Amino acid sequence: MYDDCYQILDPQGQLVGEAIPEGLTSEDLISLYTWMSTVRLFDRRMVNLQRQGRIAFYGPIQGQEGAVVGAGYALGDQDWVFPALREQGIAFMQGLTFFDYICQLMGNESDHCKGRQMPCHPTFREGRYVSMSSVIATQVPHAVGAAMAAQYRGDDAAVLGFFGDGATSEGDFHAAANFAGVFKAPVVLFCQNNHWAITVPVSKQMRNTRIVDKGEAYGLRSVRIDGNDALAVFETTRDALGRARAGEGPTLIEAVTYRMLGHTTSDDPNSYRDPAEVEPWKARDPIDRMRLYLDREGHWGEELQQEMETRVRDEIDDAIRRAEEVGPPLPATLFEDVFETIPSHLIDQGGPYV
Ligand SMILES: Cc1ncc(C[n+]2csc(CCOP(=O)(O)OP(=O)(O)O)c2C)c(N)n1
Ligand SMILES: [Mg+2]
Repeated sequence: MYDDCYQILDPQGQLVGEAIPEGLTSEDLISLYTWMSTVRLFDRRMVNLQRQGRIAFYGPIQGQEGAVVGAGYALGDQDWVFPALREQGIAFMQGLTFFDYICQLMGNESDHCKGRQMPCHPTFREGRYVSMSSVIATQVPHAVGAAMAAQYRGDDAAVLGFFGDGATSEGDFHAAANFAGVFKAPVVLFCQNNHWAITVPVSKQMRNTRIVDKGEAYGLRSVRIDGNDALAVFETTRDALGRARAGEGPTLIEAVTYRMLGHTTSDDPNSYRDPAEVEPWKARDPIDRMRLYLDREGHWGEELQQEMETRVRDEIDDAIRRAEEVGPPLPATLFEDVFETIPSHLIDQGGPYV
């Protein structure tokens, strides 16, 4: 499975070939592990919340924490993120609070998006984390365009644009990859190849299942990596963002990973996917392999694990409790940010917003 993928830490938590990425301390390794664990604990809790009817909808990322956290850890202070469907963990890493995101999931009065965006679509301006779009692949040209703007303005910024395997079948991906190459945009096009696009496996979606080749076709530096190895993801993304900022052009990264659960809480993967296919991926888990490595090196242990889990669970519980106390957006806010002055035909209707 990983024969042609760059890897630093194998599924048994053993270093293969290369050493730990240069500059990473044991604190960084613990931080990567803690972020991945945090994202998973949050994810599990949100799925439960949806099953309890306390939020309407959620798109889980379980199994993909290595790709998300590894890439997020590589961001520079000025870099921008254009997410696809499963990168919300990066918004947390950039400073979005659990409370803010849960308010977005509830569409309540404290939601940054004022209840107007689909649930599970956070946005975080302060963290340069652009709102996700559910319209597949539209964010890829946006990412390239923002990178071209940064290049034009002379900003010391690169753009990290995410998309899924399915998105590479969309015209927007191809237009964006072409522009990135032609204009040498300071962008990293990051594909989370999780093997599924809702009910369609990669094998039915494309004849050549090596997404990395699609980057080559557009003249982009293109690399295929083990997306469940946070260290390989971090090192590759840091290198690619650095090259982008240095004017050395774009990179396409294909991070090979797996979607362990359904597409969202609205589908049952067992109705279209053989559960046997999931089994081997359990042994390739991104969090387990980092834990094995940290334990072996004496950086982690059961006591620290319990402390961390309790702290994160308490923070999530506290955020849920506070978010559930917030009411719905006031009707009077309906046209905020929409019109500079309310048009006469709306005023004539009366109602709470005039
Ligand atoms: C333009 C467009 N076509 C179809 C859909 C329906 N749709 C939502 S998610 C999805 C699959 C996306 O798969 P992938 O890009 O692999 O991302 P993943 O869900 O695996 O993270 C599709 C087809 C959509 N939202 N937008
Ligand atoms: Mg996919």
